[in-house]
Amino acid sequence: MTTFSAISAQLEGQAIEVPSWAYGNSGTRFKVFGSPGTPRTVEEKIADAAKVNEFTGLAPLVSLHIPWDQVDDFAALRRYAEDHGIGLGTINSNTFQDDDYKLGALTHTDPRIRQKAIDHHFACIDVMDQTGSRDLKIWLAEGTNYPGQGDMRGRQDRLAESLATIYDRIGDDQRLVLEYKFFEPAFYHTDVPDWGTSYVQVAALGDKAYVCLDTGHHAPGTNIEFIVAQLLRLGKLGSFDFNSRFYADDDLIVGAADPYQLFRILYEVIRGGGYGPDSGVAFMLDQCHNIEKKIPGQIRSVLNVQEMTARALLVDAGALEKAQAEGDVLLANEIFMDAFYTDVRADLAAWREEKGLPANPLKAFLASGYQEQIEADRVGGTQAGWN
Ligand code: PSV
Ligand code: MN
Repeated sequence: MTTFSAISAQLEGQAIEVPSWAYGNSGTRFKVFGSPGTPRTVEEKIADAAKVNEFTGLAPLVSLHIPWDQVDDFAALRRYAEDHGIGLGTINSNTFQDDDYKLGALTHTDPRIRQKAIDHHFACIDVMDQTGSRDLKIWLAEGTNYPGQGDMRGRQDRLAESLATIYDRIGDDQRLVLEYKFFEPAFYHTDVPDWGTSYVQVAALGDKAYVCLDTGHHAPGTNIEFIVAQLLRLGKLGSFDFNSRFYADDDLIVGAADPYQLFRILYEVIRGGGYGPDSGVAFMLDQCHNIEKKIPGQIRSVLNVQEMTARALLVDAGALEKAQAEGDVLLANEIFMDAFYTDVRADLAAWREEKGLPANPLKAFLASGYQEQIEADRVGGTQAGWN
């Protein structure tokens, strides 16, 4: 099997983008819990995100959500982030919290509402121009609840037209990524339910449009790594929203529910050229920390991605290819599993220390006093949440 020292150089520069909303309050449709120290401002979210990068060296960008992270001066916000050692990443649009969008936004039958949703995306692109963000990420809460409620085909046509109008505004160094989700909030049909629909829509737009794969947005049992392989073949995998799930879109800590699935996904990412500085595939988290502390939850998450990346890099590709070619089913599976079962935690700890990072970032964060400090300082004001 490949050794850790043979692959450690490839861990250099791994970047996992963290979502601003992970630092705010979140919950289920039953209850959103507040917690001491939760940010009241966008700046406080950024300061917390910067801690994840400081202790892990893995999270140089924070992704923003408009309008949750709306500020008057995005250029100043960018400077604030840079002063904290990080940058501003993907801009997420939001067409799911306005009464006008009850029956659709980019797919709506009313041209006034479609234009309102398009204008929101134009505003997001204006933000990107100031923040230096590369990606505009679009997730749509659009669909119908009852058969006959909408014209599914007409909605696809309107979606294509709306996306093309938005795409026309995307700058030369920018990209549009379209996220899919198999159901929810609509229950009968969803306008962008799967990778195929997202692919069809972005392929029609052009070279600066890609698919975003949120790992929580698939039916149970879906072979997500196959989708990864296919999108990389097609050159259309733009980004990941990592999280994990037991039932539906649980948004739990990536690698917590099924580490083996994360390993299999990362193996295909590496296999297909989706890993590394030149790949163009953005690794993002899309998570919520409803009951656990948020900064430690984010630290655990980026470390889980790093750990499974290291294990996936350990797969002996040459030996695997040979076993596959020879039809040696059991040997091929054994080579794959050997890498998955390799405990890389001690090697990673030593590697971090070489880089001047704490061997155990979570422990170091907990000992730093930052959590106690924000809990004492952040009194009054309104804690950030999904609004
Ligand atoms: C809703 O499902 C969602 O979690 C999508 O995955 C988006 O990426 C995210 O919200 C932010 O809008
Ligand atoms: Mn997502």
